[in-house]
Amino acid sequence: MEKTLVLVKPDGVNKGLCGEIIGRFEKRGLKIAGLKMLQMSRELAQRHYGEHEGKPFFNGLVNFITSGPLVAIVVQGENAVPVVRAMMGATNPVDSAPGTIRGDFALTIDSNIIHGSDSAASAEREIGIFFTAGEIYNR
Ligand code: IDP
Repeated sequence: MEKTLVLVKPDGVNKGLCGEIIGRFEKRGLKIAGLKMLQMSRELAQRHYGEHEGKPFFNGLVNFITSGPLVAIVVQGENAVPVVRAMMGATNPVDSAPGTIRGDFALTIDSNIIHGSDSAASAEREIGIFFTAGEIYNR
């Protein structure tokens, strides 16, 4: 079964949306295979968002993602990567359809509530940043 990494970003945690987001995945039939709360260090954030290094929003993104605790979740299920991406909605909440997580709970691109891996290869890399093999429970 495919796995993907979800982060409820610090703004999502502050807004009290962890339960709502986890509930949506569970009701869809996806399984929680790993779960933890942590505050990312700048070094971890720079590794996680390495593909965006050098872009004008990179420093703001690192400041935001390290600003408070986040919840990291390994979500498992058939086609977990594209299903989670579809449930998240477009990166820019202006374009996120109502009914998606960003379409229901976010307004701006620099504060868009949730991260989900964009491919199976990204998922494997990103899960390895946040979880050891012993912290993942195949469901
Ligand atoms: P994704 O989160 O939908 O996968 P990415 O393109 O990987 O989108 O961007 C990662 C994160 O970087 C976004 O979720 C958003 O928080 C932030 N971001 C992306 N593009 C911009 C931008 O143009 N301005 C500000 N923040 C951005």
